[in-house]
Amino acid sequence: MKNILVVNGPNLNMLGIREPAIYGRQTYADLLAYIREAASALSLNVTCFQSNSEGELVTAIQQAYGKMDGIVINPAAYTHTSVAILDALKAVALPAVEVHLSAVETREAFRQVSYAGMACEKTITGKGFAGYQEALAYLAQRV
Ligand code: CA2
Repeated sequence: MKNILVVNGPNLNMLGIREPAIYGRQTYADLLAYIREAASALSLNVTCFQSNSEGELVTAIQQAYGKMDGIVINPAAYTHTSVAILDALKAVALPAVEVHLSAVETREAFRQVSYAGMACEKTITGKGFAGYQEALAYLAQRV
């Protein structure tokens, strides 16, 4: 079985609590259950990690080196600011897919820049939880 790391960034642990019009009513626990089910259906072994801290996200990506076969990442707000996360993705050089729950390209101008996306083979936006399934399916055939 291939090993995939799913990384979620700041405030995604607050899903379902506020802003349901943008992010839906389902919680972060619901997202984890969805990802685990999708991974199981694709015969992937999945490890999920969420942090509100940029450094912890960088460390989780670094620790994937030599252990994981691919990365699915929603860096949340750090998408638009973090060269450190971009550099970590480049350093481990694993096939990576960027996922956003919302259609970031239709939102504020500052959300239309993605540093992490520059190190990803594919970006999926605006599909809610289904974006994670699509990312896992891509990596299942890629790795
Ligand atoms: O659409 C996405 O998945 C985002 O990565 C979500 C981030 C946002 O900063 C990105 O621009 C796009 C926000 C994460 C969750 O934020 C919440 C805010 C309020 C209530 C619940 C979650």
